[in-house]
Amino acid sequence: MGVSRRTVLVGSVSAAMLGSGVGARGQTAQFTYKYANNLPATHPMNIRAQEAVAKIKLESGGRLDIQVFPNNQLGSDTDVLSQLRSGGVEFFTLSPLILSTLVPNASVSGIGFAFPNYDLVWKAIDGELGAYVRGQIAKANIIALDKIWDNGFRQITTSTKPIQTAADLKGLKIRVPVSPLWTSMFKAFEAAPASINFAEVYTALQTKIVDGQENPLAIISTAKLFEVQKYLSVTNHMWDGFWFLANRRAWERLPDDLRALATKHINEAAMNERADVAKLNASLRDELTSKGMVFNETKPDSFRETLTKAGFYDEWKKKYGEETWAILEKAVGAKLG
Ligand code: X2X
Repeated sequence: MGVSRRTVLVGSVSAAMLGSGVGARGQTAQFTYKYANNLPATHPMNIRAQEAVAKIKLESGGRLDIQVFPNNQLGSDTDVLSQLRSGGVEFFTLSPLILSTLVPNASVSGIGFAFPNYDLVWKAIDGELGAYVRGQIAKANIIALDKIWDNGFRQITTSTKPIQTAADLKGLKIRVPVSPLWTSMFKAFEAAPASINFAEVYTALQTKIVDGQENPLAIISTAKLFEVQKYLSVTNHMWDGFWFLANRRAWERLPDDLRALATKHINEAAMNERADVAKLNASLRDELTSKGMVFNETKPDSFRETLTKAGFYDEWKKKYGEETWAILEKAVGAKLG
């Protein structure tokens, strides 16, 4: 009885102290770090990140306190990438394609129509391809944790018309994230891509600066893009994720035990988030339809052929180099282009 009573007391005392920002032994956190991201607080990425930081705080006795700033609260992706580099924020999750503005070959996982399914994605990105990209990221003095978080397979939405084949993309004013690979791909479709950070996407669609955008269903739902978009064309045109990035100096400043604790819980949260997103992306069709969106299926062939004819695959093979391209082709088990 003595033991369980003591456990209960210790548990409640530390919980109260943690709530006030005071550690279990009465000291304030030794490390108060910021984690910034671009997604709504309701997206699984933020829900799982909140769980992870709570566990890290508790199990470190309050020594490591990571505060989550969702929804571009600390700035757009472009701004926050600069803050990550300078150490103004310590952690950031970012698409490999946007990261390519700093680490050019990081975008290789986002080549159009490369991955046919999640099985191959996880094998590649948890395997040789991911290890290669993390090595490239490390050269830019940024740490990428082992497990990438899922964004999902991306789908095209518009306010004007369904996209049935590649020809329907001609002239479409479509928002793309800030990344050369995205712009190049939609130029190859002869669309009119506009680079816009996610922070501005809802407004850009609402005010008709652009007529379309592309994102996985979990984002279309949690960011309420269904309010400003009508058609959802299931193109699965690329898989996208979020590397969990750390400023190198901030990461190395942590004592080994805290670094191990953060690594464990952040990677675990990534795995849980992947399962959440897979479930959502499979189940949201009904919900989005009930909110007024009109879905249509597409076949990848016309899209892939258009990209091949436009020289998209040749161009990117040249940009990345033979070695990187070979890692991608090996991962997807096919020649691309
Ligand atoms: O900007 C986007 O569209 C988003 C949220 O999917 C990314 O972070 C790439």
